[in-house]
Amino acid sequence: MANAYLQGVEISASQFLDIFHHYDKDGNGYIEGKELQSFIKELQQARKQAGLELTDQMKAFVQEYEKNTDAKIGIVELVQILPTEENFLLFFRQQLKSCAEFMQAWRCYDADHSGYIEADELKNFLKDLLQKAKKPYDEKKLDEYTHTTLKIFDSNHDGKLCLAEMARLLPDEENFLLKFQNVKMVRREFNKIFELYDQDENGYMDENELDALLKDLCEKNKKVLEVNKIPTYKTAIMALSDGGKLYRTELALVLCAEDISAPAPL
Ligand SMILES: [Ca+2]
Ligand SMILES: [Ca+2]
Ligand SMILES: [Ca+2]
Ligand SMILES: [Ca+2]
Repeated sequence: MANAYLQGVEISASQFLDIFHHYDKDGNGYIEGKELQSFIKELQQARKQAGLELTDQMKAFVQEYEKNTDAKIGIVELVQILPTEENFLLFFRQQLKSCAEFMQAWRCYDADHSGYIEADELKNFLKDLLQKAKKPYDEKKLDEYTHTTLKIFDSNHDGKLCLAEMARLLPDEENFLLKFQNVKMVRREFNKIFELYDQDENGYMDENELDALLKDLCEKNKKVLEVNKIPTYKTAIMALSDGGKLYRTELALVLCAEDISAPAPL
């Protein structure tokens, strides 16, 4: 069914999602390797059957990836080539160009500071994006977009988005959060680190304290993190802070592998 949608002149948001899931067979959030090759083949077939030429974006895409077996493409890349009825996912990309902008938006839309974007918060986010892009919408469309966006990014199916899930919106080169996924620590270790680097013990990190922590982290994880990116990491992480005060729960979004708002195990 999903491959039949490829014949469409315009694809709706939920059809788009079906297509993505259909080709992302292993469900890792990317279409890569064999998945990508079968997508390309079926896209060409579908357009032919429908008597449609490949669009310029599709042609460029096919050319770039046809022989590229290492490539992996994410949702946002796919949105850019398929004629999606309303390219609502692109609004994210237009508004959130850097990791720092992304973190600022996160801070703003996680209104209850739960550390997650829940459905109602996501809806507000989308509403603002549509308004900024001057796109007409109604309540029904807004619900469809919210539902679809949630389904796309909620990898662990808990009905809400955590920072790492939502970070898939960012272009890979901007997305240092993916790298920090590899250095996340358990809660006990995270708490120790926080106390160690909060040198004046005032309960939050300032920029200098964070800087010292990042330097040591980069030193310890040279294979994953880049020392010369420390200023970028710092700006983006400080965008989560409350006017320069980075509290434990905010830093935990980036560095702690456990949910620190949940009650501690006995
Ligand atoms: Ca995949
Ligand atoms: Ca929230
Ligand atoms: Ca989730
Ligand atoms: Ca401090």
